Amino acid sequence: MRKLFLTLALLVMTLAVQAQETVVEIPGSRGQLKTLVVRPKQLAEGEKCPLVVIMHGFTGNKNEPLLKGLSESLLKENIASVRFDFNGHGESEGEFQYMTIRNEIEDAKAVIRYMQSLPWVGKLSVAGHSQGGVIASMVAGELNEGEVTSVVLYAPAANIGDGCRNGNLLGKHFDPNNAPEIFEVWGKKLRRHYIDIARTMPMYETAALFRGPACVIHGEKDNVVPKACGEKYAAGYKNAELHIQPADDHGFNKNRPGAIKIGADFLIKTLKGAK
Ligand code: FER
Repeated sequence: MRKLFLTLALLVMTLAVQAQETVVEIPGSRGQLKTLVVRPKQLAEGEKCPLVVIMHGFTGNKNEPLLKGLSESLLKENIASVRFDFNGHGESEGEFQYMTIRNEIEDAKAVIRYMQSLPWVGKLSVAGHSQGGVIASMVAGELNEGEVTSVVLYAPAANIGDGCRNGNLLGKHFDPNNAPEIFEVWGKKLRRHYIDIARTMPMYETAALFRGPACVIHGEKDNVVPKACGEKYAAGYKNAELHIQPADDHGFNKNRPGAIKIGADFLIKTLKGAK
């Protein structure tokens, strides 16, 4: 027992020593984006480190357990990560009601450009959950070839596009051709602009412009974003693997460690070529 405790204490200390966490403010589409950079401490002079840019979903934030868990698993393999709050979310500037898929894409690109400018950042991959998965996939499709090494999508929410075209967002019904100026979903005010932008976005098509390796992970029992969305993303990619997680829900509450492991292993494989 004592031995186990000592081993655990040593492990925690080692992790604490190895990690360097820095908070930076990056100018985004609607103000400063609060961004947490996690990287291994012992990088040699001139050494490059692979990095994953991790994106949260609608009303989410950078410290959700799925995203934090992914960061931690990557760090153990000396892969850096960055987690940020989109405009109007968490600790970032901007008002939620003015958030759109387009300005979140701009936020993500601003974070990627910032990270690319740091001398220690090497290969870069993106990962995202739900609406953050839509953003990650579209950014990977829009950036230049070679800028993004691989993509991991957790429950990517392309049904937002369908919902905006059909007049149903998370159970809130509206006339898609005459949407209300302001309405509430999940306790947050949204504006018509969000719908008008999302309904015209070619989400799957833009995602499919990315030609590198992609990994899609979806809970079988997700009742916020049906697993058909994950299946359609995977089918559209040139090079994708699809993992349907038995019995799991939108937030991967049944087997979060399993979902994290699939994403982390894929990122480790594609960024480091090992495992
Ligand atoms: C919707 C379906 C899914 C929607 C948002 C989501 C605003 C995103 C959920 C998430 O990011 O967790 O109709 O409408």
